[in-house]
Amino acid sequence: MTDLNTVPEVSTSPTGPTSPSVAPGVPALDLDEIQGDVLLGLQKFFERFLFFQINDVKAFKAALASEIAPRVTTTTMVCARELELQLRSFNRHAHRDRHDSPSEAVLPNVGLNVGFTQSGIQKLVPGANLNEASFAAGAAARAGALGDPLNGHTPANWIPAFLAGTLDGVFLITGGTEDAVNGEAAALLGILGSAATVAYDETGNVRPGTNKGHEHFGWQDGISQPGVTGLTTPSPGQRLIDAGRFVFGYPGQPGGTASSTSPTPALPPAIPPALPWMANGSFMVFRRLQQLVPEFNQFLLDQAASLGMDPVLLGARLVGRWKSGAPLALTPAQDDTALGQDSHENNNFDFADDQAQRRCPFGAHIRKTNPRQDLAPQESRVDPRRIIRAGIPFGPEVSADEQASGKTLEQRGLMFVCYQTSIANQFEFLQVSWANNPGFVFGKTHQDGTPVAVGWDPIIGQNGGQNGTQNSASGQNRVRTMDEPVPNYPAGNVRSTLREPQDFVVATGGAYFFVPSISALKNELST
Ligand code: N7H
Repeated sequence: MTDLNTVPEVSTSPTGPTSPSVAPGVPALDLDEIQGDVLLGLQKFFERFLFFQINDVKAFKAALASEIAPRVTTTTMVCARELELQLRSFNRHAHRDRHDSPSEAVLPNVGLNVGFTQSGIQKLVPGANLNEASFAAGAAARAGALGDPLNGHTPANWIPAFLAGTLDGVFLITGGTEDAVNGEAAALLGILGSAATVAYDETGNVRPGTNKGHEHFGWQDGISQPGVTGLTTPSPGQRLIDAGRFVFGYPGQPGGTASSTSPTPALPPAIPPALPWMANGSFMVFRRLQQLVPEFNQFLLDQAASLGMDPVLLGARLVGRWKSGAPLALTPAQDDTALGQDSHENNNFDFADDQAQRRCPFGAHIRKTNPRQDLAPQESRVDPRRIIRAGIPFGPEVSADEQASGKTLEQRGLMFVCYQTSIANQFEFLQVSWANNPGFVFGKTHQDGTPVAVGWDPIIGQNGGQNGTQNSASGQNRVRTMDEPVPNYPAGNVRSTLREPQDFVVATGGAYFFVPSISALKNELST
């Protein structure tokens, strides 16, 4: 992410910071209208997710139009803050006067965005049809299709608030300190009074110290994001995706056609806004993903021992990157921390030269969720599936007790957030048809011509409980496999299979939102 998980780490080029440029012939994005988290990510060390229920529609609308919409952080404001951060960093470096305390780096700015679920939209605009079946059904109804363990028809591990049907919307409140975030939350709740009540409330935080920017398993996050046409000056290897795949009202990448060698369905063109006021809005997926960190670490040790390999290399093979962020595609045998931090090089690969998975397994998390040239033509078969990720970790660091016992005692994980114009064709497709699909990446063969059984995405893939013995809390079997955890270097004749006995990422809640434009907040949603 421009470090969407953290404050953007700013490059200090000799020419100083640059602002987004708009290519000729591309419709200019209305950055004053698009909420700030969607394309660039609100700057954040803390992010409070304040889920609310609307009790008094009239009073809520009045507050939304007059006091809340004007507080919402726009993309223009995010750009300005980013530029300010860059200037400060540039000056700091120029003056050799470094102050790296988080609050100073992130500035006292607070960010605010707001989104509404299907029930919230129905309260504000009765009968509105946003033409997105997954959004209309809601995340709880879609959990089974995503592979979450179920009790009957209900997601088994979800926090009750996400199942109660009371979530009408969410405020995303971000900032450099928890106090700043809580101050904004208190102000908002004061403005709303009895018009809304809090249905669920949790704060995510960037991990402390040297773990800043790393998710709880320990990997640097926020490295690969799609560039947005008209906004991003792409780094090498960063694809430019048309804005219409993330924000309504703009052109989108052309759809592709199904090919005879691949069951990938033909992609629809970018979806136009079903209602005029959807322009400059986006769909946001929220998933509260618990991570079982001590258990995952123990699993890496055990599996590495039984496969006869280094556990650090095994972890890297599961993700497709070393913990530093360095991609296996560029450095398959050892970590390279300088490469991991180099935003001009750490996405400069496309898997085209790695068709025997010597560098990176086909099943690795970043290859499953963005197969790049594995699925040519990338423009029509991969680009339209891209999402913009904007999550943040939650929960405390692993304690000494947890480390010693190898058991999770306190919840931690990722508040996963992503933006797109089609939940079904983008987030859900990535999760279901790629991560959860053991046949994907399709059509790969071993040197002897036999097909590769790629297996599940070992980080987020879910097997839907179909696989044999009982392993999860719900009694479902969650065993997953992945081909070639052991590198088949250099001869290409090593065969190995990873066996994961359980899920180490467990969905504990979720919700689908529409994140409207500023004018829609001020007009159609509040009149
Ligand atoms: Fe993933 N992880 O720590 O292993 N992810 N992810 N993710 N993810 C990425 O490139 C992780 C999740 C994507 O373009 C990195 O920014 C964890 C979901 C996509 O090369 C790491 C969780 C979905 C990419 C992780 C989690 C995705 C990506 C590399 C859950 C969508 C970009 C850092 C707890 C369904 C791929 C980076 C590309 C990257 C991890 C969830 C998708 C380290 C722990 C639910 C598209």
